[in-house]
Amino acid sequence: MLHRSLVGGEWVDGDRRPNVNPARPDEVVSEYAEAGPDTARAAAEAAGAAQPGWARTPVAERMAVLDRIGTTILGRAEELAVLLAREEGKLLAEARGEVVRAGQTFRYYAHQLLQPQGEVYASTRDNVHAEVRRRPLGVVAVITPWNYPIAIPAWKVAPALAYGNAVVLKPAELVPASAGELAGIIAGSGLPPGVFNLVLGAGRTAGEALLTAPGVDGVSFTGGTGTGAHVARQCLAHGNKRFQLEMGGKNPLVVLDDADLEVAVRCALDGSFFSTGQRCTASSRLIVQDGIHDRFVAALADAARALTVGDPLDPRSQIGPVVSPQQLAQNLGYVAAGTAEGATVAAGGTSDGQFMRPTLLTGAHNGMRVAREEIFGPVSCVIRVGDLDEAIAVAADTRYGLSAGIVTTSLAAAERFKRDARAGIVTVNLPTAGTELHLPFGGTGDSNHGPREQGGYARDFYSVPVTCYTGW
Ligand code: TXE
Repeated sequence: MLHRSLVGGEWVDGDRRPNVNPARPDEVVSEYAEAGPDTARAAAEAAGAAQPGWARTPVAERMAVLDRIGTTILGRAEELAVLLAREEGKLLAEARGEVVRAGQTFRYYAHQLLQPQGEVYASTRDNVHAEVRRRPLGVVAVITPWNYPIAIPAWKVAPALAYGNAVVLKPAELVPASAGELAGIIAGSGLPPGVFNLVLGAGRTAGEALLTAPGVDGVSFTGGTGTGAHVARQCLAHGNKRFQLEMGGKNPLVVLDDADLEVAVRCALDGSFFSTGQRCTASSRLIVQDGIHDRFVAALADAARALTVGDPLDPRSQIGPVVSPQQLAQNLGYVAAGTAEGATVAAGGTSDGQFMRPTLLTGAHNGMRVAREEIFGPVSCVIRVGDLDEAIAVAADTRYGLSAGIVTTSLAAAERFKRDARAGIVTVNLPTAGTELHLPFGGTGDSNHGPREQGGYARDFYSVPVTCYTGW
């Protein structure tokens, strides 16, 4: 299987690169033709040429295209899920959920086009009509990470197309096959050539060319916080492009003394380790009150040790491999840093090939690197606190602010947490993530910059308000 870039409706060749299975590093899942900066610039130009025609395409036709894309994804869900599991290492069940979500996202935005698209105001002047209309942003570069290879492209590309923009998608280097298949589906949907383009290239070459291309009006990015800061600087320096950044997290899960222990362990286990901890919403700081601390740690360590780590296609597996040798080295480096700073390994801490055991570090505090920096692996640390006030303060003591959770049976504590937690997503007695596609997604602090993604909120990034006054 070979995937190529798509520019102005043409598939573009390049140097062949292998795409390997993280569960079996000697198995080549597919090949891709690597694109360089010239292909990226050509894609931006093709998008610029196609965008005005797409923006003027009647809503019914735009809806039909988006609906066809979503329906095709759903019809091919099993095949796409197996491919995703093989290239990224996600469990097949999780991959299925992700693909279905991607299909539903396209269908959701097809129907969003029937929602009100502007506002009418009373003018303070006689015989004047005042309204706010929306026009498309223009050409949008979509730069995505490897951890949700089809869902994140979908939740950016679908609203971008719906609101009349043209798109250049630059997926992460580790997951060209999911993006390549998505591009094939979009290309076969009846969308005019050039409205959607794909660039399979490296961030520092092809991605960089999109940040500096004069024809790109906006960049929607998800990835590491350092890369996001670079994207922001380049966007400002090269034509004052609009940008939207979804970045890292160091998400707290607070467990109070009154929590149901079983619920607390389930939330911590899922939030810390599922998806191999490779998600920006992972619960990587478990902030636990004194009275329940020892029982919680013992139960969670037992549960972590009982998890089956294995091949994503084996239905017995509960955790898949780490995505790459570099990511594994980073994870193990953090375990070493944690113990050097005084934390104790209560479970895991080791790996077998690219399979890392779910790792629980106890005796941590917010001064440690493992409690401050995003690890992006199956590693979580426990911080002991005395009461709810301290828990809220420790939870907020981070540069990030994506998701925050609490496990408690106290309504008052839950309400306080919802009010005071500094995060864009708050969960009560539920594991982190679990975001729903019609609700906004995003954070505060170094987790996010710009308008929220998903749901009706996505329109704020992909369209520009135009205030119109009409005299009569
Ligand atoms: O992310 P990058 P990577 C974190 C996580 C992980 C680390 C590195 O800690 O270990 O980031 O992962 C593109 N101009 N997260 O390397 O580098 C790149 O090609 C334009 C957290 O995958 O941020 C890819 O498409 N584009 C995160 C995308 O940016 C550039 C999810 C993300 O890559 C570029 C993933 C450049 N100069 C990783 N450099 C989360 N929290 O969701 C890179 N890219």
